[in-house]
Amino acid sequence: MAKNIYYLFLALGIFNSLTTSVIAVETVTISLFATDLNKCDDLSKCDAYVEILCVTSLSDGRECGKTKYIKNDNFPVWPEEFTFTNTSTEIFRRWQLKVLDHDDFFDDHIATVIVPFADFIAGTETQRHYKLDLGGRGSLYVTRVRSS
Ligand SMILES: [Ca+2]
Ligand SMILES: [Ca+2]
Repeated sequence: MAKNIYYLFLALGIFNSLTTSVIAVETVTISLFATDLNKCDDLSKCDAYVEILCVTSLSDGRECGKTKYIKNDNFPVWPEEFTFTNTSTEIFRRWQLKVLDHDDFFDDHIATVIVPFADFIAGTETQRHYKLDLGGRGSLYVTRVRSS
């Protein structure tokens, strides 16, 4: 009898830790801005945009968001907001953010950075912005607009 109760508590404890880790952050909305972009065009500033790839429990990487490009601005603040929702079947693991420079013919790759979902949530508990170094080409900031 006592043993059964012990197992029951054990099962409840495991269930509880599973659900809290999953529903701790169910939905998060982000926006993006960059600073100090450079070396995009010979005669003008960068025309940057960002492509977002999502790696989840169900996908190794699918396109899940894209900003418009902002013309001739090395400090672009993209107006778009992107919302991601964890469900019981699909858990977000990380984002791959590809920063590109729009050109008339072939867009230039500026940098690609990885943002682990858990790191982003932990990192933005105290600061709204999560900063990523673009390897000498500037910095990208991911802003936690809201979450629940
Ligand atoms: Ca260019
Ligand atoms: Ca330009």
